Amino acid sequence: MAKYNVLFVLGGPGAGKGTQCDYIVRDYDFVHLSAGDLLREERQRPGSQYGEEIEGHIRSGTIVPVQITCSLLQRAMENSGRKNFLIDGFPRNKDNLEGWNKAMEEVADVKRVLFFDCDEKVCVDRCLNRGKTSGRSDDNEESLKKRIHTYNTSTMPIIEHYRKLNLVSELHAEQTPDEVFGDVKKVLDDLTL
Ligand code: UP5
Ligand code: MG
Repeated sequence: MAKYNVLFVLGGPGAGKGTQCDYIVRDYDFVHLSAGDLLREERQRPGSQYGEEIEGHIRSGTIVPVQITCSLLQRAMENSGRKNFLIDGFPRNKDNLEGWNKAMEEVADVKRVLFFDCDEKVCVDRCLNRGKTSGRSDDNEESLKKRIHTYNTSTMPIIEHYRKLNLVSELHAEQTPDEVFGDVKKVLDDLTL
């Protein structure tokens, strides 16, 4: 069977990963899988043995063990019956990267990493603004400090890892959503899958 094509979508909290993935699936043949959304769904699933553990990590901006996240991603990929995936918000640390490589290296090719680079303060303001209506338990000042810290200390090294492999496309995420998407399109139009 042909391997899955994967684009990892990374960037700080509120950088616009989900927003840009929505734009991409409208115009391109990709399935959008947000690791955060899959974890939030699993947290709500009646009978889930991971609900409390996931909520603890989300609220404190720390990272859920890769076995949980990677199996949710893997199941969603298999169930979709599709081939091209945007994996949004993963891998976030070394444990995630190693777990992904172990489980998925044989079945998926990481074709590119879309890195949405956004000023920290802009990120925080966007999340606080969204927090007025999102109901997300981590869109508050206290959680955001921790999310930003985790991003800087754990996720940036993963972006650097992929940069060394020449797989990173850096996007200026402080522009308007349409402007950012204009830049995203240039990257996707150059991609051969
Ligand atoms: N907005 C978007 N783009 C804009 C633009 N260009 N100009 C102005 N406004 C813009 O956007 C955020 C807000 O900004 C929205 O209101 C939007 O309208 C506006 P969004 O597209 O939602 O940004 P996104 O980058 O997706 O932000 P999100 O908050 O989802 O990012 P996080 O990475 O923090 O959240 P995620 O859901 O990925 O993870 C949450 C938690 O889950 C993590 O902290 C962690 O605890 C856990 N997690 C894991 O443990 N493992 C994983 O693999 C994934 C998550
Ligand atoms: Mg998101």
